[in-house]
Amino acid sequence: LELPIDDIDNHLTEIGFDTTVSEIIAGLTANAKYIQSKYFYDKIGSALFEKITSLNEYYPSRTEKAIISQLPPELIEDLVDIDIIELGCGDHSKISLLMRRIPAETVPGLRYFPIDISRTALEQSIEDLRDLFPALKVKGILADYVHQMHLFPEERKRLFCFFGSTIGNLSREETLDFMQNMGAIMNTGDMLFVGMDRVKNIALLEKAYNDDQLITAMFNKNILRVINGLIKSDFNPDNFEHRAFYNAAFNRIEMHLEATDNISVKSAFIPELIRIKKGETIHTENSHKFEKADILRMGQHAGLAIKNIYSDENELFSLAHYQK
Ligand code: AVI
Repeated sequence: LELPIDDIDNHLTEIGFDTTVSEIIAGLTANAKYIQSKYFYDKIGSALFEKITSLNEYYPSRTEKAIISQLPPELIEDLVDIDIIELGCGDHSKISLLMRRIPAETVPGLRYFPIDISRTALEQSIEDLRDLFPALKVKGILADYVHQMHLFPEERKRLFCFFGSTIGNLSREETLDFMQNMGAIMNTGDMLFVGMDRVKNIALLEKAYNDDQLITAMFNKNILRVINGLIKSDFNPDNFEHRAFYNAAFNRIEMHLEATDNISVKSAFIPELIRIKKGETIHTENSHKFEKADILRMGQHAGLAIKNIYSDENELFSLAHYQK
């Protein structure tokens, strides 16, 4: 079996700049304005998100990490001669926790493929993992894992890891499509871990998105800076306030940016001004929370068996273990 060398394969060139610009402008000129949450993650946005993950109020990251550190030894022992494919590697802290539990003699037989749309995140992950686990074979794939599943390597048995409750940022429809597509591309024996934030006490949920240090507010407003760069616009983030609240009808936290004044914004790509009224909001993120029934239903929808649901004792967060 040919093993890849440590580097990055770039597949992002397949997604054009024109699509990005028209997608953003469509959102900003819609009746209910929105910006897709994937635009949060430029260099500054990714750094702010990393800060969020260590906030006291933001329980999901540390809870998921604790769950990974306590996965049953029998499960870890089974991870031999496989490819581990991580969808969205972020700061690689979760995969490192998993790797740390794998016996040193097993590591050379593994291959790790982080997939991310951020080159900096990939480069950082690869560099750090190389330092931490020199015997591990790593190859980054610069791609959109939701739409470019054909890029997943498929010579060996695979463990797909989708940590961080990132799945919660997809719409319900996208989630079902994602699960169905995963179920279709997985081979018998392949495994899928999905980290999912659970439905819980509303005050606790809302606090996680309204931290005292206002880091989440900065993260939310930073998206306007990112957009300014992409559509050459002149949004002033100071003209907006951070709003994050639980929408119980959809089991999700919604983040919005609320205009504090009547605002008009120029973009080099359209002749007319983008007008936003005082009090009007731009919807920037949905973060869905899951019931146990959702976790089961998603497996059924994908045609996958549910091997286990690992949770902390308060069921704040779960790691679902599916298998084909
Ligand atoms: C990346 N994602 C799972 C985070 C979430 O909780 O939905 C993003 C985030 N937004 C605000 N805080 C964190």
